Amino acid sequence: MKTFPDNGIVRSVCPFDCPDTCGLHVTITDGKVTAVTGDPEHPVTKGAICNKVRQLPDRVHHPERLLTPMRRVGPKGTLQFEPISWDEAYDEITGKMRSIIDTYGADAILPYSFYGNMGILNAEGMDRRFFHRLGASRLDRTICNAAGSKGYSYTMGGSIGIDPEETVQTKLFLIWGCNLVSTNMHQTMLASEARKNGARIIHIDVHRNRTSAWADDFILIRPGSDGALALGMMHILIRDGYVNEAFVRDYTVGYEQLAEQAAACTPELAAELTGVPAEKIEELAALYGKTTPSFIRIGNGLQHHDNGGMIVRTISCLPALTGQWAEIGGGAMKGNSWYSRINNAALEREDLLPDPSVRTINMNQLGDALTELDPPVKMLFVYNSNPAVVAPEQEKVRKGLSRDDLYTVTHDLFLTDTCKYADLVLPATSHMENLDLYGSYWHLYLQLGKPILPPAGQSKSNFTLFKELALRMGFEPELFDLTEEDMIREALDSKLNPLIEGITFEALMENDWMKAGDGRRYPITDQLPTPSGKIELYSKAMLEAGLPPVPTYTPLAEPETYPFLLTTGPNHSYINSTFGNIPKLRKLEKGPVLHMHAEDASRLGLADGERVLVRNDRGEAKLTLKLGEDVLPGVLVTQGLWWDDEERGMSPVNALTPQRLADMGGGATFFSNRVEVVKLETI
Ligand SMILES: Nc1nc2c(c(=O)[nH]1)N[C@H]1C(S)=C(S)[C@@H](COP(=O)(O)OP(=O)(O)OC[C@H]3O[C@@H](n4cnc5c(=O)[nH]c(N)nc54)[C@H](O)[C@@H]3O)O[C@H]1N2
Ligand SMILES: Nc1nc2c(c(=O)[nH]1)N[C@H]1C(S)=C(S)[C@@H](COP(=O)(O)OP(=O)(O)OC[C@H]3O[C@@H](n4cnc5c(=O)[nH]c(N)nc54)[C@H](O)[C@@H]3O)O[C@H]1N2
Ligand code: SF4
Ligand SMILES: [Mo]
Repeated sequence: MKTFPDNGIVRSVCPFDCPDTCGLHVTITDGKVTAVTGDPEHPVTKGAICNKVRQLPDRVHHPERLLTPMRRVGPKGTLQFEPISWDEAYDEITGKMRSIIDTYGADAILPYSFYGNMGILNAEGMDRRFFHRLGASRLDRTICNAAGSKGYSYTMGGSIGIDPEETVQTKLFLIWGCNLVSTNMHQTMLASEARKNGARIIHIDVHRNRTSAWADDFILIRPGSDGALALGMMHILIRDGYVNEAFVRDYTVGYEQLAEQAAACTPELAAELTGVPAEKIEELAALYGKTTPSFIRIGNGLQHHDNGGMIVRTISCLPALTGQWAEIGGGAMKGNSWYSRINNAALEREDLLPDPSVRTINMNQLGDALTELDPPVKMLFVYNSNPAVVAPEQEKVRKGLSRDDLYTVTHDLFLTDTCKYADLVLPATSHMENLDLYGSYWHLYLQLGKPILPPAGQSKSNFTLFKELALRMGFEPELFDLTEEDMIREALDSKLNPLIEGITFEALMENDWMKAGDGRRYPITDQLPTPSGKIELYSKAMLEAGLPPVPTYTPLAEPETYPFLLTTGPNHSYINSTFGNIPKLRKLEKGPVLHMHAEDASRLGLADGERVLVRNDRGEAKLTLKLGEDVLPGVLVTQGLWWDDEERGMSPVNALTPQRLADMGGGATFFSNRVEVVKLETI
């Protein structure tokens, strides 16, 4: 039997959906986690961690952790459950699956998952293999970064940016649509180090937030208009001779077409579209033109818009114009998952699909999928995600989840708002109870997380759950009766990615982390996986996909029937909806607020601190006003994905957000909402 330390400090990895993927030190006292701190030896995160994860003892040993499977015994949504055994739970699930497959076909079953746990085995391992073998409907996992990653890939060929460790040498940082201080704190640490050597940090955002306060300069911009700012900058760079002609000639395609497009976007036009004064655009472009090395950190904020793919595509062309990719510490990054990518094909076994043309459902359209799809979804299996809170057009999602003829299984550590609608709730282990492999979408290290606690109660990892379900469905033992170690070995097969050559299970057991590419600098300019092998300022692939082949400004989609444009990003103290049930963190966040420009408020007769109703055709949310000049007039910002709170009235921001898809990758449009705001007492 596995024995766990009763006392001592052990290593772990942070499993949450955050770019930093920190090395952790976990203090265990009498078999309980009593402290979580940073691992000072970690090469990038160097002993620092965020305040959220310092509260992990409260999450892992939370009094409300789910400890047994439970079956619904009252109407959906009423939280009436009775504990059952795993045997009963498995019998019920396999019985339901078999009868649904017999009556409706396997595509009436839909898995719904995201990265509540980023461990590769638990997020995209045994689960994917199980649902492929079952022949279930496929889920297009587009809720986070799909549009931007696609847009960036059209230029660069994949999620390939510079190694963040290089950015200590950077002289100019553009933090663009990224709330770095809250969402990627170790990039902040590296930039602060660079600042000691004279670097300047500029934040470009629709909201003056923690990151703006930390940066040296702040540019407040209209939501969804950043493509025009980037084109305006290109206009100036070309006009004023800042283009690195040798770099452009050797490493890019399509410069002439891009230059033609940029010529049309004068600083005056860019100013009109973005709300950024033309002088400020001139100043920014000149600074960008003059400073080497410069680095653009492209956030997820930009790409949660209707035109998000094109915005990221446009910004990603900027570093090529001034030849930044050739400089250490120069270039851009949207995400870096390309470097440490594992052999997903071997792990997920898409080839097991009985019918490869089985339907695919975009996770951003879960509301429609559960209420309108024909033939209907009859079974929903949710894990690593909380769609009742995080998915757009929440009323539709919850209407779907409330259907009596839908059988819903949820697997989580807690009774989330989604579990309220479940027929069967299954208890999940925390990452401290699992062996798993972790990549990062920011730094370049693969890390092994070892189990340091026994499973809480009867909880099971996603890996164990789907393995046991597969065996009970009678699936091939050679494909499913595997250990975590077996699957990690499959994942580390470097056939498809030579950069992970030499990173083996044994080596990771010994070293805990290893860097993709063996620490050598990857020559971005020489080996790009674009169709031309070069940086594509003009993209034939985009033309073929029905998109403008050169960077182009496109406006947001919703007609201006409602007066305000609302963006609804994550907050500082939670990770999406995770941590929303940790009292200390909830208290720090106080409550969901709505940032509004003071001029708008005085026009509407609204006061600071007042509770207001925000609404549109999709739904409504109650929020507390915070007035000032932190947003432009006509713009609203709220942060955080909050759990239902009956006492204070629910404030589900996703009641307002659309299921409409972005311009690329089937991405989400959480930030492109038109709304109106009314006093609560006047309703
Ligand atoms: N503390 C914390 N950290 C997190 C998370 C969390 O919930 N909390 N979530 C994790 C996840 S899953 C993700 S995807 C990342 C997301 O982290 P980021 O990449 O930072 O993305 P967001 O916070 O969604 O948005 C970034 C910024 O974009 C701004 N923004 C919105 N629209 C526009 C626009 O049109 N133009 C410009 N210039 N700015 C705009 C927002 O005001 C926000 O400040 O963070 C991860 N880390
Ligand atoms: N309005 C608006 N909506 C948004 C966003 C936004 O900015 N604005 N951001 C979007 C983005 S970028 C993202 S990534 C999504 C995130 O959406 P989700 O992926 O749903 O993220 P969480 O809300 O953190 O929910 C993760 C759930 O997984 C559970 N979990 C953790 N570990 C395990 C495990 O090992 N096994 C199982 N079975 N469960 C586990 C957690 O307890 C938690 O309930 O939200 C999106 N929704
Ligand atoms: S949430 Fe992010 S910053 Fe916090 S410990 Fe985890 S990886 Fe590090
Ligand atoms: Mo995300």
